[in-house]
Amino acid sequence: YPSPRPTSPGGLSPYDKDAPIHTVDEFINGFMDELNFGRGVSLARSSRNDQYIALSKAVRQNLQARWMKTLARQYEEQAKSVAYLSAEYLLGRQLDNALLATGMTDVVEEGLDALGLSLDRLRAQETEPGLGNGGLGRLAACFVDSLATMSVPCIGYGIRYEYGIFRQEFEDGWQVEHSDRWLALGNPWEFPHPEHAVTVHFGGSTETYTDDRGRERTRWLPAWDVQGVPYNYMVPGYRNGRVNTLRLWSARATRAFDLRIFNAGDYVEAVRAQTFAENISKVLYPEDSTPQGKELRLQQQYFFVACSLRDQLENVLPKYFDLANLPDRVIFQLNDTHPVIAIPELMRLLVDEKGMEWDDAWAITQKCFAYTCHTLLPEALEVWSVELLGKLLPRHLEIIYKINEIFLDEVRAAYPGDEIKLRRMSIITDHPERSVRMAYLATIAGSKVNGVAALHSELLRDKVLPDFSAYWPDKFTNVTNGITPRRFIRLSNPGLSDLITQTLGDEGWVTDLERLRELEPHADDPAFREKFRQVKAANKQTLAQVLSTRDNITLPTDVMYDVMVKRLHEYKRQTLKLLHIVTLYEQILSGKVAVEDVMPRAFLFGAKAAPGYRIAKEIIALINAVGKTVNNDPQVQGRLTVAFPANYNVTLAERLIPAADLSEQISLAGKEASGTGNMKFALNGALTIGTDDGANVEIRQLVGDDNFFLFGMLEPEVEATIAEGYSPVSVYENNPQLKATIDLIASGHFSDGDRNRFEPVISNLLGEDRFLALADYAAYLEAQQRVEAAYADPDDWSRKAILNVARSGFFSSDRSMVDYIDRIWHTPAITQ
Ligand code: GPW
Repeated sequence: YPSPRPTSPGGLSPYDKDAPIHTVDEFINGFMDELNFGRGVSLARSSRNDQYIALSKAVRQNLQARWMKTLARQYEEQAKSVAYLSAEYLLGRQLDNALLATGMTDVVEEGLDALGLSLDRLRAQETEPGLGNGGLGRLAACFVDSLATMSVPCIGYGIRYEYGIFRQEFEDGWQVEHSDRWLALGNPWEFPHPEHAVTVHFGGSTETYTDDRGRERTRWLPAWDVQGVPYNYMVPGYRNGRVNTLRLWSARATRAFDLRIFNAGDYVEAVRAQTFAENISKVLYPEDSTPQGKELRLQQQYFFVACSLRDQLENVLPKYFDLANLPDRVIFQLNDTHPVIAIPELMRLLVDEKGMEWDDAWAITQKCFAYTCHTLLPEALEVWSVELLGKLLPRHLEIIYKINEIFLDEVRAAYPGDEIKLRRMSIITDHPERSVRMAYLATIAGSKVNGVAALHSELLRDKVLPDFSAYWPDKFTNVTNGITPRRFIRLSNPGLSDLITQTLGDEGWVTDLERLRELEPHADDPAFREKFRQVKAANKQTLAQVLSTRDNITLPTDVMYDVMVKRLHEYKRQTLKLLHIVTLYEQILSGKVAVEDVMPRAFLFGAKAAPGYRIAKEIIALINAVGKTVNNDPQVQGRLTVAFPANYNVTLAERLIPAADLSEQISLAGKEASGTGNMKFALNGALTIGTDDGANVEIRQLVGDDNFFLFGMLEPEVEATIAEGYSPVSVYENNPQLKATIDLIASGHFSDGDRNRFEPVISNLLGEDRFLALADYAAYLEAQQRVEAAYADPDDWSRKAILNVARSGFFSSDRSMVDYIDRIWHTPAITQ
């Protein structure tokens, strides 16, 4: 098979013949039709929402023709396709991306202008689909973007949550969650297909029977069911005429519910029962990397994979397709363990429903799945209690037991007498309660298992799944994560994009990001550095403007922007960043440092905490309290500014990242699987201060040690420190500055004299400090001094920043896709 490379723009004209809108006049006509006949309003009486929806529907017309053509080509070629199974897609706004992909921006801007409307204002009307928590969901969105751009057949499957990730607000600095009603004003980007609804069953029991060939078989007698309605979304390739599909499932009550209503005495009560079915796709669970083991979540997982498998077998494949050839036609990529219940589901479909023999079905299943692990945290590895799984999916539990039994027989034969190994490798564990280890099931069934950065894949092999990697060394591989350059530089950083295009001579870098290497010689050119600085300065102005209107935050624009944006998690160590800020402040208060000698900086945070994660919410409150005090203390003379805009999301990331000078990637070594924010910052010309963790390792190798501020323990040192019996209190007692810093917080200085207010954070740090923030504190401060020294030389800083951009091409998700294709999927690109 030919390994696809991204198709460069110009492969097809952005205004090819399939698109109905080419000119300003055609756009105006299309827009007015959508407004008058789609919305039923005149321009004069239309609301901004009417205008946004009409605009989106006019733009999407240009994609729809290409969408149908892509599907037709795919069908003609009967090509193998990727079915990406992910419980989350953190897509970000759709309108901008559609305009970019179609190349319609100028025509639309001109047309709207002629009508007295502003594209910027209409853009702002869109609520982003927040159907994910953080990195994992955003990665899925980047991957489907890259596959479309590379003309690789892919369908993304997921859940159309009615409420996505919660909207965060602060009340007295404390996080409060509001529901995200992203669908409230209508969604012009989805295509519902209720006529293609599929039924999914739950509960009940199983029974054995003898089939007409005299074979002993098992069947599932489920107790209840729901329907999954597919909602299709277009995934446009970048100016290549391709549009792939994202198919999100929404739950709806079945006829069975209707009948119950009909037969029930209490009609109103029976109608109410319908909402039970609809609850399944109601809300995204807001826990990132800490699954809760709730029944509704297991229902969600089974719901979307059962719909997706059914869709593949019955709608995507031709009639009378020989399922023995399934692995030639589709590879199901499991985005972490959330969709792993698809494995016993495929076995059930093949064995129970299609009458296949177990061994044949297992051979097919093993070739059809591959598993990506995204974590090293033991608490993030999903397990389901046998009791819950057996109640909800009794047949699947039996199948899992049988997979385990056959596998353990193999292990027994390979390691005779090693009962301990047997217990270690069993899918079923008895502690703390009898449960199913989903990562083990995925590893045993999958053709490949991959980690998401070089270090992560190594630790996954050696620390998390050592027995399995010893048994199947070839099953384990790495694919380092990536980010789409379309959204995360071309769209979000137009200033830098224009500078790159001017310098390189064409726009080809947008689909061939390694071409950024051509910028390297310009890093030494003073004129280029000056232009680069102007772009950064303009991005700061834009951000300051956005935060002023969005959050009523006042930001200086002539200072270093030091940015830490990611989910709030102890292992990511927002507290270490906070200790740095409080240290700088304490040094001013105590007179250790004259305020004139403090380097002016703005510290920007963005972070949501899982609503039930107490200590994470306390940390948010503390950041806000420190910000309030520092920002308002006249002794600081405005040199330190802390800004924490609420509700960090993709839309805000697109503004924050291009304005950053310094990227904070300070997780404890060995805890962050990869990180992808780190890549976005480097690509946008921020320097990283970071630990030797996740993809930071590869970023540093590529950009060079001189252009990266490394600090902190390495993973083996972390292990050794913990093994020796780590005592955070003694670190505190032996470092006077750390002591002064923590004591300032404990004194009530940031809490109107209330010494108890932040006691939970303090005692967590001094008593436990699970992620060794105090142990890395001194090294972090030292690295921050190196940052200040480097920033004092603007020309040299610019040089480093430009080299970060020039050497970040590797982190394109297009490259990640090439690696998945070569190492795991073996799917060719569509030609023509
Ligand atoms: F725990 N990640 C995430 F592995 O965003 F499932 N949510 C999650 O629930 C998990 C992982 C899970 C992140 C990783 O923390 C991050 O390091 C990685 O870059 C990202 O997934 C994409 O691979």
